[in-house]
Amino acid sequence: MTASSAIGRGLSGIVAVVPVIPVIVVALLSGGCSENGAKAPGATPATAAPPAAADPGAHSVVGKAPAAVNGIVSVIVLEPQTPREFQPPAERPLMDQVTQTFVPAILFVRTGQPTDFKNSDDVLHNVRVREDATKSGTFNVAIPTGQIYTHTFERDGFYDVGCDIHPGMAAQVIATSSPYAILADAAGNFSFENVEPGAYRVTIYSGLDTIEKTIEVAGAVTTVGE
Ligand SMILES: [Cu+2]
Repeated sequence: MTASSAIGRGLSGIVAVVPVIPVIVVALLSGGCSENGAKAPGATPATAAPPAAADPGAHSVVGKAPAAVNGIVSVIVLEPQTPREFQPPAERPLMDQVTQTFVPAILFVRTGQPTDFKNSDDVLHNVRVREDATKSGTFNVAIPTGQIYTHTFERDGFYDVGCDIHPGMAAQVIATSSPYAILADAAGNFSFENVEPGAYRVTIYSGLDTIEKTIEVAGAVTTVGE
């Protein structure tokens, strides 16, 4: 079934303190060429209020994951216990290369849907992608200035992204079959909006630890216990 269990522990090396944005593509701070990636200032609190009264039938899922360690935030994925088809993402996810930096540093994509890799620099880059769980190469292509390479990730998981020409460039792709995949904030807070009702497995990836829980989404707000 879905390959949550195949998602590896791929966050090492990515320094990210980021706002939680409940959409598929989370555009974040850039994946810097330096070790000391800048932290995003003013991360939006993830404890967002439930949807406004205009949408009384909406369901949100909130909770608290482990806090960031060394700037590495938790990743949370909700997967329906009963297999379900989801609409493809409204926009094709894009990982750009700008000033020798992958942007965003962490990109969520939907398994089975195309993802674009672009070179907006005036120098040649290559994009080398490796599946974290298996350490197997996914692809390695040179992308000339202004060009786009499109890849469809066929398996859920964490993927490490690098450029051999510029070894300081590093980023990560997180592919999920479920549309419910987000980053926690630095304190570990997270919030999903507009979750369809039903039973879900919650997987929290925190550094090398994986925490699994099950929840039943029914009311306006479902809280994932610590
Ligand atoms: Cu490069």
